[in-house]
Amino acid sequence: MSVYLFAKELIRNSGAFIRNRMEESFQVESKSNPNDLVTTVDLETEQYIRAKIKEIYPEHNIVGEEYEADIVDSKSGYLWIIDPIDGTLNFVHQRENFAISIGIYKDGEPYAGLILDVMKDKLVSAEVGKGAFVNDEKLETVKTSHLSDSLVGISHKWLIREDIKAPLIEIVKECRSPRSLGSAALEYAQLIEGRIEAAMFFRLSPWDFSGGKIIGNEVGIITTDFLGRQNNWLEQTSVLATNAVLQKEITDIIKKDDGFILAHDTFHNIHKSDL
Ligand code: 2AM
Ligand code: CA
Ligand code: CA
Ligand code: CA
Repeated sequence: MSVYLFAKELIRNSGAFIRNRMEESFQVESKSNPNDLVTTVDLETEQYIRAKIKEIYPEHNIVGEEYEADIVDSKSGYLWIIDPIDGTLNFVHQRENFAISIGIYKDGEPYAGLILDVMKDKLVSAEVGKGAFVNDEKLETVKTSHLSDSLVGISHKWLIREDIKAPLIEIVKECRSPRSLGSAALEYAQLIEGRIEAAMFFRLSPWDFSGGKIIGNEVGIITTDFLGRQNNWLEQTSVLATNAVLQKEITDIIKKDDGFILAHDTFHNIHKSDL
């Protein structure tokens, strides 16, 4: 069995694990701030996924949100980047609209991505070079679009930050309508299926977007930071994911705002000499 087929089976089984586990009580705690929640189900699911991978592939490296990462030699062998529950706030409040997200790299190159909408048991996945699928149905390349006819995923929380809001408000004004799902991975899944045209996140961690980036690439979704630069895929970064035409329109709006660029690069600790 290929690593990709193993990953597809594993993510479906992990979804079933969460659906069963949710029927019993679980604890909710906060991490960095009162709105940054983690539950015992996040922790148990990541442990479940890690154990299943290590059982079959003890030499594979794993980076996940909730536990310390393996010491990663990102250039050789397999590297799994895992978010056991993406959209923990939705998991706690809504009991739906959350996902398991997995990105797999092989010898430093993208190999496969998988995003499971847990309550719908709906899987968006791709093995690099073989196209993207929703369950067993192959997806078409996404259409290009302009801002004026596009739905754009963007969180309200970033729109109220004084130092970065100006170009983001312009994008919200100019687009057909903004959307915010509360799960970066599910927003990627919608993008890949052609249900929204762009998704923007001022700060994501690798496990939030590595799966989506790999799958999106199969259908013409380009992932960069807000300024159109390549993301550092092992660190926190801003993420803009969209088609080629809309990417230029959005980055043109952002790049004309020097104040935004300064605030963005200071926040992400990017120096001109790093580029
Ligand atoms: P999570 O649910 O796995 O934490 C909307 O809240 C999206 O942003 C989700 O994908 C969520 O992932 C992610 N997110 C939440 N808090 C975050 C933080 N402090 N930094 C980066 N991403 C965060
Ligand atoms: Ca979290
Ligand atoms: Ca996440
Ligand atoms: Ca998470």
